[in-house]
Amino acid sequence: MSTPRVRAFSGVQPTGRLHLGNYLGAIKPWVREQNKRENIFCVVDLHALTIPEVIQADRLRENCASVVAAFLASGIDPAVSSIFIQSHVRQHAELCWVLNCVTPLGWLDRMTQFKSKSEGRETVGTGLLDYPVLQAADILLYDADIVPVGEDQKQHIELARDIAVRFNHLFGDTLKVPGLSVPPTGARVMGLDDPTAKMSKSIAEQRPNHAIMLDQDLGKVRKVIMKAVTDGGCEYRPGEASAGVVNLMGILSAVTGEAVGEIAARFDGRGYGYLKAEVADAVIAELTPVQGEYLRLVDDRPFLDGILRGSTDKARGIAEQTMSRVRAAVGIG
Ligand code: AQP
Repeated sequence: MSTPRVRAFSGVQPTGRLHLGNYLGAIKPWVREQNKRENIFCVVDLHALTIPEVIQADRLRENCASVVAAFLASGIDPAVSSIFIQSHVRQHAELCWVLNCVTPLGWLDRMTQFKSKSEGRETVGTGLLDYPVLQAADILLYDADIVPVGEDQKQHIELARDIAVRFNHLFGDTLKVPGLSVPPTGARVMGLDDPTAKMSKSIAEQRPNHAIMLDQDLGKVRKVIMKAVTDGGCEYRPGEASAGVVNLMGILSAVTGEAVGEIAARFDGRGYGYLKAEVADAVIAELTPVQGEYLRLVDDRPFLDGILRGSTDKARGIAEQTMSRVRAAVGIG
């Protein structure tokens, strides 16, 4: 008898064009692993609504198409991986509400993403606080075995597990408790202009030297990497590496597969300019074919819609089975 395949669920917010952090932290590891398991990849537009300033209706729809095109261009194969838009499967919002009612408030205001994203805002939407509960609903709807996300999302996945355990404790064994999966190279990619902050789409909107965008002009890519913040010195000394240097070596390692220790040994005593030039060459070589495919696909809406249609039906089928169990367990519907 064949063993059932491990099911992986993961999502990306359509809050803007994708960057190198999304690619190296999430999409590249997904592509590498996709043939080993069943994959469900979701463009989480309901999550994107938690960032009101980057969202307008036309732009949100465009961003969704752009994420789907970026998935395909990066090598996500729709023959083995489902790709759909979160709001097209209504059960996400329904399960989120039920889970809200079992999630203690204290679990949410401890989340570091909530703290960093609410910082400095005059008003903070409830959706931002509730973001990890919707994320838990996304994961639990599909009985996911693993959730391959970047290292930055680990705390949210742990919360989703806690919510599932609590729900099962209250209502009987209903939800599958997912495992945690942080891919080995899915390290956090930091901002090139500020290596203490994670590379992020919303910061990239305001600061042109913060991130490398997947569809960025390749000449600009080189310029941004050559300007990356390192430290006051000009050459690498092992044991004294600043956050910026560690970040550049991490990027090089994630792109080429060479271990960070080996990269560090190669650059011992060499100027940062050499490191930056090598990072720029590697990133440009990686992005060149992805960009070509992305530009070919992004405006072909009928093709993208066709890809989404088949996956959405499949996702709805799985999600409805889980929601039926949940409704029966809590007594609604
Ligand atoms: N800097 C990063 N390094 C490594 N992985 C990252 N991811 C995001 N940023 C980095 C991973 O990419 C996947 C999709 O992320 P997302 O867009 O859904 O959410 P996010 O983490 O909120 O991404 P951004 O870029 O920071 O967007 P904004 O600024 O709009 O909130 C996830 O697997 C994530 O781990």
